Amino acid sequence: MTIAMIGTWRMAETGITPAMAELRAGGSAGDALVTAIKAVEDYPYYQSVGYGGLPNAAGVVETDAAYMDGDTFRLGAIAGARDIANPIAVAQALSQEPANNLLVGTGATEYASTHGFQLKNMLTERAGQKWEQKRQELASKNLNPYDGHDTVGMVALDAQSRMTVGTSTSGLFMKRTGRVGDSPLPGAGYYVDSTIGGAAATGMGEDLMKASLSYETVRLMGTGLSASEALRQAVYPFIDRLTKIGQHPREFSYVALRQDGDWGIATNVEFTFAVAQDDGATQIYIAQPNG
Ligand code: SD4
Repeated sequence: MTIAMIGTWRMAETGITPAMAELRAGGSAGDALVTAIKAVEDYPYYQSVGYGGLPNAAGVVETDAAYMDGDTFRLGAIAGARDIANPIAVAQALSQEPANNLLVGTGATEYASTHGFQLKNMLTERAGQKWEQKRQELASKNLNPYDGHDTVGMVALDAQSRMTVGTSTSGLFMKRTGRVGDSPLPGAGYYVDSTIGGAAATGMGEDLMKASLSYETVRLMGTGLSASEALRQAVYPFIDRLTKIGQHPREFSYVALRQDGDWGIATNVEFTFAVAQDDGATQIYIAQPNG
């Protein structure tokens, strides 16, 4: 039996290492995924996820997150949510609800507070200072405001061949209040089917949500393709298509993990990611753009 996790960006390592210990001790893919993403959300120096995430144009941290169970297809997500200490934990709880699985804004915060989840102001002093600096720069120069964003997206496989996927992000730095990216959107930001595998995205949500490439990757893995080949066939033709029609694709990066432990990535920018399998240490890889 293989156990494995893959996650986007170097920050994923912070969560994957303790979560793999849980999986080795017989823990479930669901619990391990939440352990892993919570660790990233809690770390104040990751600027694009959870506590310490960079704020929106109004100076407020708004988070998007999702959780999906590949055995049941139950999924939960929050979007544009304020003051939720661990967005992934709330997304997991929402996946257990019979309805109301994706909550936005005040609805997400209200659910978190009435279901015993910790609320906190997610803006750190450091992130507030970056916001102030950026605000001044934007006022004096004609800059693209949206230059800071990353999502932690992870796929987990446990010893019972159960699989889960999750995402968590504070989205684009200086985004408009209420702006939502791909990370809470099933099919685009993430997808998992325990009989096949899972995939998750990071990059520019406005582009990533133009196609359901996480779903498409899982579907292609289900035809017998390796994770790398499925990603190659799902992701790069779409980027080419956007280029051909003059849509100037921005950042697209994906991770995928199959139910047999085979994994892969696709990216059109330099992309760092973390992978751990069985008894091995968490490995960090840097991939060059290929799209
Ligand atoms: C978003 N996809 O909100 C996220 C941000 C991200 O690398 O992943 N950036 O658009």
